[in-house]
Amino acid sequence: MKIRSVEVYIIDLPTIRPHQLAMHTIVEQTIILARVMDEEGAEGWAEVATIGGASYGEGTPEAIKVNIDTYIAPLIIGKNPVHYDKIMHEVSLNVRGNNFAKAVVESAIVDLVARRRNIPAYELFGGQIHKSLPVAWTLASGDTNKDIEEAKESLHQKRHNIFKLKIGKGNPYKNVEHVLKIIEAVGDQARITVDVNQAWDETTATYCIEALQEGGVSMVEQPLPAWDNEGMSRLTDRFKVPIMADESLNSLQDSFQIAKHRAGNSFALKICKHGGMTQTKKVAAIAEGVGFGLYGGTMIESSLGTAICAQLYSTIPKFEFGTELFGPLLFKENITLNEIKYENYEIIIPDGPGFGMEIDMEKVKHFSRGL
Ligand code: MUC
Ligand code: MG
Repeated sequence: MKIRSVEVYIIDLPTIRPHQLAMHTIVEQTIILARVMDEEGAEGWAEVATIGGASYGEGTPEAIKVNIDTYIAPLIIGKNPVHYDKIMHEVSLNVRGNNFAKAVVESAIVDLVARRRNIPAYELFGGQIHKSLPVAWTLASGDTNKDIEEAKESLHQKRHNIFKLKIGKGNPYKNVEHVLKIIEAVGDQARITVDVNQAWDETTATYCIEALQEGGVSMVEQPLPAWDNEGMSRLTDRFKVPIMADESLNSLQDSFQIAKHRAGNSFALKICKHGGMTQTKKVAAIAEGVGFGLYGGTMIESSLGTAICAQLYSTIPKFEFGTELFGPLLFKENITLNEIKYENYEIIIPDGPGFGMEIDMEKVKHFSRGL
């Protein structure tokens, strides 16, 4: 059994409403799909998502595709997919960075191997600890009243009782008021966290986190720019509310440095950021070793990417902050024939074979660029 081909598709999927972050408002989310085929014609599929072109991070969809086609595919064609750790180690020796590209390729190989064995992919990562995991929803409509309505409806449906508020865009002090209004409206029934997406400087963060902590916010994600680990350390020392590293935490080496300098005291895991499933388990191990809380993060993947994250997270013992695997609920349409299930405030971990999702080729063609 050898890998015969790797294909990459760039897809733009419309969202049910604008989703406002500090650097970009998503109305169409760009996802990257990879299909790996072996010589017998068996397939593995995987997905990563990107936010706002080059505005969120360095890994743009176009660069991911070109770098896989040009540099990664030639390194993996002809290799036995069963040895995916060895394959990815060789890739890492020849391709620097490019974590999103590495992640989507590794996951597609894992899907192929698991499908050929007719097992869920989580069995290749130590087996399942959780059958379901708590799932947060991000309130990011850009309007306080709409966010409150959305939160109330979500609680009514028993869909989510953890809400993350995106507060990096606009006036920080007004945004703190917005958070306090939401806590006043639903704070007795839900846990409220905030994500600043790097938008504050340390002075602003010190003032705002004081007020957010006082107001009952239960976690503050990436208040400072990704480069400012010293500032993150000072905030972590100063406040009781957990400070989470997201954009500052990419490689395994980042995770060690953040842990060592306490530049945050909790980690947002994302398979794409860390460069794959194997690397993500290593980052989780650093958190476990140092006693940091974990969050099962998302880049807002659709159903396939969400299944990949859900399956891997189901093999990790503890998520103090739950997960935010809500991606499929934000899209108008889907690229798989089956859907991710949500029940009683939790995401149900999909079973296999592979990641348990069946690609809808018609939808892939419909939403793909240039197909
Ligand atoms: C991020 O920064 O965490 C995750 C949820 C959401 O609404 O945005 C993403 C990215
Ligand atoms: Mg974040």
